[in-house]
Amino acid sequence: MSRNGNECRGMELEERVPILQPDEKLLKRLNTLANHFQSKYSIQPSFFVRVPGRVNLIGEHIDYCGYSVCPMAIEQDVLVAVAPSKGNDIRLTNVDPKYIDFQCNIENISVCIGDTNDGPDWYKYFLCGVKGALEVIPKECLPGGILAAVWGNISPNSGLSSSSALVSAAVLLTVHVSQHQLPKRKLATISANAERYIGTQGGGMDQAIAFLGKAGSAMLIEFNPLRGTDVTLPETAVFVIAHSQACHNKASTTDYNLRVAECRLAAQMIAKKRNKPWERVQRLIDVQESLGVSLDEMVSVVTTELHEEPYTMSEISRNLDTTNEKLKEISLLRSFRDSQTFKLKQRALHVYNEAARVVEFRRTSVENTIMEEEKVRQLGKLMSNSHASLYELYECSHPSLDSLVDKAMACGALGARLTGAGWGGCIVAIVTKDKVTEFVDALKKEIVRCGIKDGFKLDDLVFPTEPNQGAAIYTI
Ligand code: ADP
Ligand code: NG1
Ligand code: MG
Repeated sequence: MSRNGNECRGMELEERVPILQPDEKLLKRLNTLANHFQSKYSIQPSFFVRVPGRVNLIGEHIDYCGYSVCPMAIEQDVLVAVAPSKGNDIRLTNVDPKYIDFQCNIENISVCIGDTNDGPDWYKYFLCGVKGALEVIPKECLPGGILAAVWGNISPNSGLSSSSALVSAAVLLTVHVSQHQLPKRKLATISANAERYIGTQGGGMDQAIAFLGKAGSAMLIEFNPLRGTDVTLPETAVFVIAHSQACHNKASTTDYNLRVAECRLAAQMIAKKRNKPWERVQRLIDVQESLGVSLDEMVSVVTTELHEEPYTMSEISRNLDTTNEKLKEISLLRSFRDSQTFKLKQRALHVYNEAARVVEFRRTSVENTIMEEEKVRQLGKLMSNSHASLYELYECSHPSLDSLVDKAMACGALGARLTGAGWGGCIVAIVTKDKVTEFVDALKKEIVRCGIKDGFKLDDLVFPTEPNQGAAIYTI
């Protein structure tokens, strides 16, 4: 209920998040969650939200450069049971006891970061979402207190976007509890901005697919303006996710933001060298657009204009005719020390080639002159090339990911790559439908042979996946 008890509706006529009745399988999980909610708050939840994780099929580390990506929503999700409450408190509990209960005043949300080496406390992701939503909900609709119980089954810190499912769920439930309505694309944008409060300068892919995801097709996500177009995958292709048993919390290191900064600096250096106003350039797509050339031509531009050796901040400032201080301001480098070095050529080469692979992946998927089997082989090749580039040029892989990619190929995959930000987490492999069972069994055998770490279960380490539906609201 809103503070003044009114119903508040947005004006947009765009597609909204559906309000659905759960199927039998989901109902069982919602009942378990409702029981947990009831045991903590002594009332029944008023509604539930479900937000899925995602697997990115191709287009890694290019969303924040402005380029399109091709993810699909997965079956695994974050569920939240919600009820409005009197007073001004947000109360949070989690079915998984490793995530401790939390409570704070809704008017005094603090998401200060830098908690531990393992990353921010779990509830901060939730608070980011609430904070982001409160910024856009009209004053007269603002909620009082919120009671929430969370239950997720997306393997965390693994590149399947558990963080964005949690942030996006918090945005959605805050908007819904306020009886406000917003279209999916607006919710995705609010969630992408909200998650940046956690400290990572993400590009918006995860929150976009969390809301726009559709059962049955992957999606080409384009940015500025945000747009989702269905990508029908070949009938005979199946995507299998496998976990490397190495986890990495993105907000626990500066790795991710350093890559974002390197791409920005590469774009600015190229702009300057080609006599374009570099201060106005933020993303690699901006410089491509200002030069008016193709992705292939950008690869040549990078090869000519940037050198292999890492750049120092002073070298970049000198080239841009500015000072380190001004550069830090314009290029958002305040979190880096003056001694930080930046690999510009390698990162830009990855981005332009990966953007071209996304175009090719989509073209191949929808092409009907290519035989099905050949299609899957071509998609696999693009995925394997993507992994090689992430390993070599982007340096965001992990020995466990590389070895899992090798295992997947040896077990019969037609292509495999890390998915998500990397530095640990999952791979996605493409196999033909008739070989899935054989492939999953063989890969599981290999994993068992090499050893399963504490805390992992074999069945959660390898599983086929298919495109799932995006966020929804449920009542029971
Ligand atoms: P991912 O690749 O899964 O998005 P991130 O490093 O971005 O990984 O963030 C994952 C973080 O999200 C976890 O460390 C945890 O704080 C939070 N999180 C994920 N799933 C849950 C959950 N089910 N319950 C509570 N917090 C969760
Ligand atoms: P993960 O860490 O896998 O959720 C991150 C970013 C994406 C994108 C990928 C790399 C966030 C929330 N997500 O995904 O925007 O840049 O890395 O392609 O920052
Ligand atoms: Mg994440």
